[in-house]
Parts: sequence; structure tokens; C-alpha cells
Amino acid sequence: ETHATLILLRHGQSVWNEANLFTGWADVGLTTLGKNEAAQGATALWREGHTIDVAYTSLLKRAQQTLEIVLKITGQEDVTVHRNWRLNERMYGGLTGLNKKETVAKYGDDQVKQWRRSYSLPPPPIDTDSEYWPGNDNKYAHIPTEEIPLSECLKDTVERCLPYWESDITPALKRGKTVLVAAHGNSIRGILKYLDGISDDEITSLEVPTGIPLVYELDADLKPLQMSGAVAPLSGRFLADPEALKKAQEEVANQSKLRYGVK
Ligand code: DG2
Repeated sequence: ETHATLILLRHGQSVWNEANLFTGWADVGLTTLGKNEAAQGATALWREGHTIDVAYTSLLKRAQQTLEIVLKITGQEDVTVHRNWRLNERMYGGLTGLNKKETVAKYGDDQVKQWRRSYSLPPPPIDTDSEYWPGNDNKYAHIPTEEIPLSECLKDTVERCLPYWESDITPALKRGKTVLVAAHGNSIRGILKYLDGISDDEITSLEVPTGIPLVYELDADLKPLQMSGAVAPLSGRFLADPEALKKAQEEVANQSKLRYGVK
């Protein structure tokens, strides 16, 4: 029996998604397409009649903008929004700002696939002199320096995400609330790995497209219920038709395949 509802939403296309750059903690806004994706996601949620009780997002504006669009379009601007760095995208280290395909041309397909999708192999560390090192950004002035990552693999992302999940998101779900989390490709992959108990190996091929809400129904122990229309290994359901979903997921994977597209 459904006790609580969890909605996970990756932000719409960002300026750096469009340019095909590794983004991580770089703080870039949405493109016009990205805003439209957020609006479409909102419409899909509205059609299903979801009433959001509380929302969580990262400290990055692409996720915050997406959340704002969703709350506005669904007429729920009054919902309380909690922002926390622990929901940020995986920190992409020394790859931040590099073009994904140029990086493949330089280091090869396998290496870049490892950097993007391996569970426990982090990308090279960022230089602390870099404008992209979060320690140089006042937004993170409240975080002890030793907790600010120089680079993260998905495992690192899960490890810094889960304490917030436990302390702030779990209590709302335990109280039977409908919770919306507007976050990022890899922070959401981390949450999904934990929620659905996905193996280190299987998580490498799971892609989260931009702007498509993913709905989970949880029981009183916060175990996910198997939803109809869910695609393994997930027990929750993306609000998109299966073909469109598959295409959107393939596009994410293809961002680092040289033979696809121009960017
Ligand atoms: C993307 C994900 O993050 O990239 O950091 O480049 O969800 O914030 O757009 P997002 C980035 P990939 O791991 O899919 O390459």
C-alpha cells in the first residue's frame, strides 16, 4: 500500500548540456529548450494530479530554476523549498568545462565511459586554483574545506547525498508526504541506486534524461512499490511514453560517442 510519493526530476537542458561540456558543480542556467522541458515535466505531473507537500533541490541554479517552473506551472508556488549542496551534481573534477566528445577524442571511448559511468573510479582531481573549484565560491563557504570534493565518482556522490536523504528527506516521506526532489543526472542515479538496490555494475548503464519526472510510490518502510509501466531496474515510473523515454536515455549515453551528432 502506498504510504508516500517521491518524485525525482533532473533539471531541463542546461547551457552546458547544450554545448556538451562536463558540468558537475559549475553553475549554469537552463536553455530555452531546458525551460520548455521543465514546463513539459510540470504538465505531466499536473495531469496526474500530484500535490507536492515539500520540495528539495541542490545549490545549483539549473535545478532551482526547474523546480521553480514546475511549482509555478502546477500552481504550487507556496510549497517550501529546501536547498542543500548534498543534492548537487557529481563533482566532475578536472573534467569540468571540457567538451565530452573532445575528451573522447583525446583519452578514448573507454576512459571517458569509465569517468562518466563507473561507480567507483573518480575523474582526475581539479586544481584548487581553478575557477571551478567550489572552495573558491562563496556559496560553499559554510562547508568545511575537507568536505569540498576535488572530484567525485558516483560512489562519492552517494556517500555525501545519503546523510541529507536520511536527515531531511526521509522524515517527510515517513510522514506520508509527497516529496519532489529536483536534482541532477548523477545525484539522481545515486538516489536510485540506493532506493532500488541497483548493483555497482548495473548502475553503469542507467541514464536519467532531462525534464522527465520519475515517480515512486513507497510503502511505510519507504521500500519502493513496483509500479506498472516501470522499466527495470527501476520500480518507479518515468512520465513519458516508452519510446520517447528510450530515445532520451540513449541521447544522454551518446553525448560521449564520437559518431553521433556534431557537438
Ligand atoms: C551532467 C551529467 O550533469 O553529465 O555534470 O555534465 O545532470 O547537472 O546536467 P547535469 C554534467 P554526464 O555524467 O551524463 O556526462
